[in-house]
Amino acid sequence: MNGVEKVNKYFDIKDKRDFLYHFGFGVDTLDIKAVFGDTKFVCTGGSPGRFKLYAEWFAKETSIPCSENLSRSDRFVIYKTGPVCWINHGMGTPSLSIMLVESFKLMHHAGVKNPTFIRLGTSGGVGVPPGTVVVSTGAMNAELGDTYVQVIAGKRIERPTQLDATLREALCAVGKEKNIPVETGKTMCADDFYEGQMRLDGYFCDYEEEDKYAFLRKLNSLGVRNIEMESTCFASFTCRAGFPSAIVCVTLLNRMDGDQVQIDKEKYIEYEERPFRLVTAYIRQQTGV
Ligand code: R2B
Ligand code: URA
Repeated sequence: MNGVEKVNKYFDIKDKRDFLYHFGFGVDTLDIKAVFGDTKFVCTGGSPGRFKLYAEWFAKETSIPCSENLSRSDRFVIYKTGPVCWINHGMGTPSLSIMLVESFKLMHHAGVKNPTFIRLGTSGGVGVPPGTVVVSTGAMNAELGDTYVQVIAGKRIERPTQLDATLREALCAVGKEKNIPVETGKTMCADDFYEGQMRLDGYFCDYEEEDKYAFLRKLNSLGVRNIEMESTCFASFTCRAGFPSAIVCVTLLNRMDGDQVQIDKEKYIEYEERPFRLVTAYIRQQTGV
């Protein structure tokens, strides 16, 4: 993969006792290698409750025991089922970036060489029916560029948002096999849920309804099939680390038809199960668990 960066030279000094602040443990307080050393996949997504549920579903399906919540902070939850870690990342790129950096350090301390990172999320569809699982071909920022923008030392830095094509194709093939409605397309990463996604149901709105539809049509014509809030950072960080990664998000609504996410509980569970079923089938195929 292009642009793989070495681990930070300041961090990789053996006598430093690294503490993963938002996970609430460090090399001095946990035998990280013993607990995480056999990890092959890190599955992540926004909600702590959903990730607990995914870990429990995976454990039930594979008859592998599910760990307790291994996080010692209330920022993120971490569950482990054999070769798979389930860690939530909260909402938006700032929260995700913290979780990813600490997960990469976690994998480093555990001696895991090439973990695969998969984001299983929710999103708003752009011209696709609700319940569609979009496997992202790339991530687009809020200014419609294919980069993740970071501001470091007062300077704007743009980084590529490349995802692994082989992994994407394998996931799509599993989706087809399992009869899960899968589409590929670009994912737009917005910086907020309301105005940044051109919703008409926020508290503020200084644009018109026709502006919203013109924007969504423009996104669709650029190949965007869904909108969420983490894809650029996720793609960029995993790419820099050289870890294969994929983004698999179910659409909760078609934004061409509305803005409110108002689906009954049963439908919601059915939709949130789809990325899980797809990714689990792929992981089982790869690991034989
Ligand atoms: C999808 O859903 C969340 C907002 O409701 C956000 O984390 C995202 O990317
Ligand atoms: N998550 C988003 O960011 N947008 C939506 O429309 C639905 C879920």
